[in-house]
Amino acid sequence: MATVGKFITFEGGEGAGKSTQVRLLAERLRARSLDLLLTREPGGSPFAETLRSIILNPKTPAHSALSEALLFYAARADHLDKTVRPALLCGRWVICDRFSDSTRAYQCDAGGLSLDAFHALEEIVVKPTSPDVTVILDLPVETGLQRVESRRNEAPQASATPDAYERRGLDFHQKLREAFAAIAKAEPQRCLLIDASADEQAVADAIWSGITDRLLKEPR
Ligand code: T5A
Repeated sequence: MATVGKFITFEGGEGAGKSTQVRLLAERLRARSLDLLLTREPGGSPFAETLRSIILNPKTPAHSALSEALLFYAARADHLDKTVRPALLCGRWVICDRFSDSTRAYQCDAGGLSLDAFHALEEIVVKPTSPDVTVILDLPVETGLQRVESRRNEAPQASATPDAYERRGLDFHQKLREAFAAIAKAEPQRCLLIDASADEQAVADAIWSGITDRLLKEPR
């Protein structure tokens, strides 16, 4: 599929600041009069949002990494068809809070799903809609989990209980951090690895510098 718009994804561990930075990047891109669509995974279409509520519900019965991955890709297939691809084809820029690298990190590297299964699902569901740029936010896992806890205490009604992933142990979250760093190292042409431990504006500036370099500079 020849895409006209640009596809930017945000990745990282729990509490890395993805939603915050999606919003700040969107403000700067809108100031350049770009037509944007902000979306998220799991979710981003009515069917995918229904699956999201099952996937993240801590009461959903235990299931294998493969079953979990199939749910994410069922949601992703619908999200791509109904939301992402139509927007890109209209020339809109799409910014997505989490995408396939989350499956690679959470279900494969930290969750035990085989890479063969991951690549097969990518081939069937995602190709050729790969992100133009993926921003990977990196910070110590303890800092991220503390941020999630503080957010919960500030707005208890929004997310009163930790979701299925926030509940997992520090080892799991450390594996995630290493997995995202490895993805960034393996694909430097697509990924921007950003130190997310600085304050919000400093992180936003670093992201903006990377995005302007890669997507907004006039060709020489
Ligand atoms: N998942 C998802 C998989 O396992 N496989 C997959 O394929 C996919 C797509 C989704 C879950 O699904 C899993 C991963 C996830 O566990 P979710 O509810 O959508 O869960 O939430 P997450 O994506 O995990 O997002 P987080 O809740 O971790 O938060 P964010 O978006 O990273 O962080 P944000 O911006 O909300 O910030 C957190 C708090 O920190 C503050 C913010 O104000 C907020 O209070 N903050 C900062 N504080 C200090 N300094 C900064 N620089 C800060 N930036 C933000």
